[in-house]
Amino acid sequence: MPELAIVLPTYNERENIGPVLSALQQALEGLDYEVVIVDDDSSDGTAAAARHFARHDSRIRVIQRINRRGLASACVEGMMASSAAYLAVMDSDLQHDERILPAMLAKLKDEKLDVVIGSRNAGGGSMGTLPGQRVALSRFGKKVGRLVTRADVSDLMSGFFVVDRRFLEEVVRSLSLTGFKILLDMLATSRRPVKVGEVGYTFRPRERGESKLDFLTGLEYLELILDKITGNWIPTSYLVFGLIGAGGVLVHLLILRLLLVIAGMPFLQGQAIASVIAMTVNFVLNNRLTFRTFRLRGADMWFGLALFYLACSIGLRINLKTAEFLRDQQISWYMAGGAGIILGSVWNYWVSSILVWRVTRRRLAARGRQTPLDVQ
Ligand SMILES: Nc1nc2c(ncn2[C@@H]2O[C@H](COP(=O)(O)OP(=O)(O)OP(=O)(O)O)[C@@H](O)[C@H]2O)c(=O)[nH]1
Ligand SMILES: [Mg+2]
Repeated sequence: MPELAIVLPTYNERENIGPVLSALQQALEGLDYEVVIVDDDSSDGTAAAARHFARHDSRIRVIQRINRRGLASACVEGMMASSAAYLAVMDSDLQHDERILPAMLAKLKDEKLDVVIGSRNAGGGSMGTLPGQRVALSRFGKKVGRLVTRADVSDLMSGFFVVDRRFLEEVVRSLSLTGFKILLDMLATSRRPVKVGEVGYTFRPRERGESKLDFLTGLEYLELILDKITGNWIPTSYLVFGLIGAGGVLVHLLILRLLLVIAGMPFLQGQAIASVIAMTVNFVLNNRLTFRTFRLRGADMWFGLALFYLACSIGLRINLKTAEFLRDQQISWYMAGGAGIILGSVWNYWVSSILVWRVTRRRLAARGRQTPLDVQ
């Protein structure tokens, strides 16, 4: 059995797969290793290209996940698919310097560590030619990441590391698996201080293929942090839903003011129009963000929107009735008002996640169309 497994997550990296495999072969000369490529059914044929190499080299294996997306879950499934004692995760776009892998492995074994991180900020390491904004973003992410882990690490945002399988098994069941930051997820999940080492390297520019970093990656990062802070107790999608709802209240008030003051509309009419606009904005944002894995399109979107209006109207009644009842019990106005909002929003979230986005998904599936599945 190989001592080390290198997990390479891929999504549309066809042009990189050959170069990264030969770079690994060179760097790992003399080591007993295997490579597990985890591809999320890339449209550019990455998995087929990877299998081409696997046919000629029994140390290479390919896992092709269908209807799945997500870097963190891909990495974990790749690691769990191997029996090696030490597991490395490395990007497949050649930005991570594979030549430091032997030093990372040696350090992990010699110093009996849990994790060794390939670090852009430790001795000899650098961000390379990464643009200024990306460096700033990485620093900001690190500050936020500090909220959830005390591990003394210079490159918390790194996606390049070697881990002892025993440590992985300790934390694997409690991982959030949201987004890109599997290392941070592992460090923040551990209940004991993690023994961490670092080896410096220079981050290379991406030469082929496209970056998958986008606005959603940032949102997923915040979801990961929220999930760790709340200890998995409150669903993060509820928190995102709540934030969007709070934004909806602002939109509502703004439009109401415009309609009343500028257009001189009667109050009830203005209130009704502002409510419909705010609900629609909420629906669109929830469709794109909170429930993005179940995103509705075309006719299903209109059907979902109608259901959403209905759910929110009932949610509003629940909110008002609760607040009125508590107020009658002589409970202070802010407790009564707050409880009304919480109950109303829990209702809205519950109906939205079960009926508006999921049932419609089942209807789609029944029609045999391809639908995205949740990553976890
Ligand atoms: N299996 C799988 N791999 C992914 C997914 N998203 C990204 N990857 C892979 O994860 C690695 C990191 O993604 P990148 O887009 O390079 O992210 P990055 O290195 O932080 O950003 P750049 O500096 O812009 O390249 C690459 O090897 C991607 O192919 C995914 O959803 N599933
Ligand atoms: Mg990259």
